Amino acid sequence: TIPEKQWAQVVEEKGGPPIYKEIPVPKPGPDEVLIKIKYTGVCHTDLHAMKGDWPLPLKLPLVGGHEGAGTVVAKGELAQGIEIGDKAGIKWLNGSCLACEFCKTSDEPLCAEAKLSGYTVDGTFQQYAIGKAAHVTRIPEGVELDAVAPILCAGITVYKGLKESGARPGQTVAIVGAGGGLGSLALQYAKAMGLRVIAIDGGEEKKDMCKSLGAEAYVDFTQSKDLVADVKAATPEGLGAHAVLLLAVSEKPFQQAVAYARPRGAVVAIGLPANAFLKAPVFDSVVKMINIKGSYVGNRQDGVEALDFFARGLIKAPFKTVPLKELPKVFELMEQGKIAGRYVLELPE
Ligand code: 8ID
Ligand code: ZN
Ligand code: ZN
Repeated sequence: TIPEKQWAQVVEEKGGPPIYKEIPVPKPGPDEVLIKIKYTGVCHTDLHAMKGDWPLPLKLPLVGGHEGAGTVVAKGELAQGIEIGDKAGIKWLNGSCLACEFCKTSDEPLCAEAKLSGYTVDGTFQQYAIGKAAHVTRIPEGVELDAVAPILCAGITVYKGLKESGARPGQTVAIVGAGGGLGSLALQYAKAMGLRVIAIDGGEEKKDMCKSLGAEAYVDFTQSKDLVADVKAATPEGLGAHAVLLLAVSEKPFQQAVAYARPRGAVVAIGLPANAFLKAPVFDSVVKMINIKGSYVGNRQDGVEALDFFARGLIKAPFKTVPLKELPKVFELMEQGKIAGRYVLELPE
């Protein structure tokens, strides 16, 4: 039976903090499902949301979270292809119109009517969360719900970003912010896709993690005297990286990446630091024929594929599990850049 009340982390005003309290359990609309969340990842996006970092209006009060994995416990009469008892995940794209040009051409993250979990609609930092049936990600039986949770945003996003980069097997990708949540998964997807990886982040803990996840080289941005030279030196023949995945939550690398990208290389912006600009020298960008682009989560099929890599055992990134109650502590560590990998919250039974 579904209770009337549940535990949640609620951001009541811009800047937070999240308040751990009881709120009503929502009821699914006709095209929605209600998922009993067992585990949810904490993405840096949740922290940006609480801080009001972005020029995109936010729901308040807000239940954040968009990497939630659990079991379908109720569904509306129009919810198709998913049954009560199925395992499923709620990702950043909670729903979209399914009728606009972008939705029709499998670019639904670009839909003007997109509903965003833990941002414009309540997300997964609660025991029972709602998703549009067409958009929730099916999770095969037997997949561990704690480890799979971060795939629902971080995994899908970096998998899509790597595809968007155009990098081919055997080529080298520089992952900026490789020690973070997206970065640790990017390392694993890159490896599974046959790419060679140079990891860029700060500190020894992240260095050890990146090396154990398969990075061929690690450049410490807090220690390097000449980051551009160090990254280039780590690439085959010193020519630079075929692709750069920008996952950091600071502006500087967004202005540096062109300098260590290989001629014909791609620079893919994914991280979303507040008030930041992508700035590149016109001369170098032109004469090196650099492809600079953004990449934003992924469509439903990207979700299926990213999950499939995981289900086949190709993706193993470290995570730490703590109770939902400890979200404020996780945010604190995240703000300080002290998290190697991901934190996953366990919802109360
Ligand atoms: O669809 C999208 N584009 C999308 C999807 C999901 C998340 C974008 N994001 C965004 C988030 O909103 C956030 O801005 O990606 C960014 C990274 O999210 P995350 O991986 O969840 O954050 P994290 O775990 O805090 O990792 C960030 C890492 O960047 C490193 C930090 O040390 C940390 O490990 N970093 C920083 I801050 N400055 C760096 C620098 N100059 C750096 N690494 C290298 N060089
Ligand atoms: Zn996210
Ligand atoms: Zn649409």
